[in-house]
Amino acid sequence: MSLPLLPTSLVGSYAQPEWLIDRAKLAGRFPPRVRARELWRPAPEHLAEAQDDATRLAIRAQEDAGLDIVTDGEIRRESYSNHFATALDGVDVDNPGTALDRSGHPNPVPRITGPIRRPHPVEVDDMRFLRAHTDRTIKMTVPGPFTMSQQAQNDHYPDAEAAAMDYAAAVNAEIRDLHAAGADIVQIDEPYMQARPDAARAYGLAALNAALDGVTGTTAVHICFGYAAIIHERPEGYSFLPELAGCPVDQVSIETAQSGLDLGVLADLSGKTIILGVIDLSDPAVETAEVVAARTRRAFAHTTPERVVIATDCGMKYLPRASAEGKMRAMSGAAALLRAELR
Ligand code: MET
Repeated sequence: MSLPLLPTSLVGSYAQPEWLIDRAKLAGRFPPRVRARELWRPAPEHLAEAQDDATRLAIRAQEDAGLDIVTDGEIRRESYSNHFATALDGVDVDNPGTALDRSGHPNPVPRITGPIRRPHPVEVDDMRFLRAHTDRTIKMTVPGPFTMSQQAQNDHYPDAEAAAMDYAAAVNAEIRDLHAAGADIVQIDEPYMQARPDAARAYGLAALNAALDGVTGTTAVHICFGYAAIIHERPEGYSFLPELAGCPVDQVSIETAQSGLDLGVLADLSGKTIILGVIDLSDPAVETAEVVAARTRRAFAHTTPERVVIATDCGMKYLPRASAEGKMRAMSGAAALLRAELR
């Protein structure tokens, strides 16, 4: 990976086109944990082709905006987690269970009826498609074992911890396969560690460590307060974060823009590269490069610029496309300003 100072990156998802997915339907509900085929506009026989085409556009939009690290925009996914979670063995998604979402809302979820196993690689083809369509550094995202264990109904294991450990084995195999097939960075999305900090401390961290076990490629973990379009409130700070200092992950992705987070927390993560969320996704208005640069500069009191990636607070999935495009350009603009300043 040869990256400039202050590389720019999405947290993963990019705005899906209206012709691909019914965006009003998507935004009007909680992220699906089981399947939500009714969200897709193309007929089933055209869907894969349309998803590929939309992925090409998402890659190109990131390149055009000047992002240094490119994702597939998670364009083929109904939600960040259900694409992987519903591909596993041991879960019944046709006769779902129920679990509370982070807001306390009951949601249909995979019902665990047997041992969780990964029958085959889930995202490797998506990664190969991404690799074939950009020369830039690429990042793939996978849902974390703890988060998946919270988005399931356990009718099989003695406790949620046992389920989380088998989810971890599935994620570990997927990460190894993604790196082996050419992914530069693999990011584990663990938003529920923030939502359920006590359980995260009790067994979530052990599951995350197991998912990272023996992995030699670059890894990241993303922790947030939830998509701004769905979860509107932002607490004062993270309830779970310093715990990641001892975890063998290279990069930690946090949101700081919408929350105005006190960046003193970065002192606890001094060994990590910080994927610094400096794009507010609650407001479709596009920030200026100066505003994004100022938000980024706040981090330099607590870590060095060499350890910062300029990023969005969370995924851009729910943003209007034009707004997403503008915000990416603001990120590149901020990077250019800061690189000139730090030279
Ligand atoms: N990678 C995911 C995204 O970018 C992270 C979601 S966390 C709620 O949308």
